[in-house]
Amino acid sequence: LDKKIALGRDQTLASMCDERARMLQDQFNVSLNHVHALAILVSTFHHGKHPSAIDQKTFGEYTERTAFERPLTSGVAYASKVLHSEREQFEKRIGWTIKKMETEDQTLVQDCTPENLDPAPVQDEYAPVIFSQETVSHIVSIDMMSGKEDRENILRARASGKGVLTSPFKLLKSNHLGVVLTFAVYNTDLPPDATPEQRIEATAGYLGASYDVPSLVEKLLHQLASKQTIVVNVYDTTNASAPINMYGDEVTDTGLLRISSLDFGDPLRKHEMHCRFKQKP
Ligand code: WA2
Repeated sequence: LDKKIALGRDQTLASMCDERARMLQDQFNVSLNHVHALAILVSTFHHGKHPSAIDQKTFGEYTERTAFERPLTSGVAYASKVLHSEREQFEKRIGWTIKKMETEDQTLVQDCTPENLDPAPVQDEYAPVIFSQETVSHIVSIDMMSGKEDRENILRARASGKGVLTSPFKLLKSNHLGVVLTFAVYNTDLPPDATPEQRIEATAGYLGASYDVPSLVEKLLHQLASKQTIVVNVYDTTNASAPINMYGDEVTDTGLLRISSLDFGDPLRKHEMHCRFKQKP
């Protein structure tokens, strides 16, 4: 009988964990598809029309009204590809200077509103945010290539044509670890077999979504009302020997553990959900 009960416990944990992992993965995939569609919207109505049919007001309203389509995201924004040779003309036309992203220690001495930020130092190219959802308006005018994680994402997104994810890092104006999803926006209709060089050449900008993982996973699990029963952790296990805890308290418990796989659609990143019972049998 004890064996039967133990087996039942095992299966209960496994199915609860798998269900939660599947829900998180599905909701992530739903928002990934909508972020992809937003990239096509910008390509069609901003780069494909002269004059452009999108400005900050249009983008802000449209992304706010369609926020329900992107569960788990805290905001979306569009950054334009600007070469150094185009910088002066770009800044004159838009009426502000391209800003450098603050590093952690700088944010302690000054409030990181765009007005307080330093101009971006000279680079070959920049990726200033020109449109944003209201929820991430603090990143407007910031050069996303001046942040390590954002820069890596931009380079990988435009060379691949796929949606790409950063490692977990502390997002601006957030106290939690988050991730950014990026799609490149191209100014020509590229064939599916376009080379990375052709893709980089045709790049017009970058559509990105930020995910504040702890608060969003919390919201998702809350809907399932299972918090009395199991403890959940989400890890980035890209580097198998140094997993990064993205959600949940650090665990020391060595009791029954279920690991459910998570696929967020970027083959370069690996994620897992770990579940444990709260109460010992
Ligand atoms: N969005 C929101 N908060 C952030 C952030 C970000 N990146 N980076 C650091 N904190 C416009 O990939 C292009 C969004 C970057 C897109």
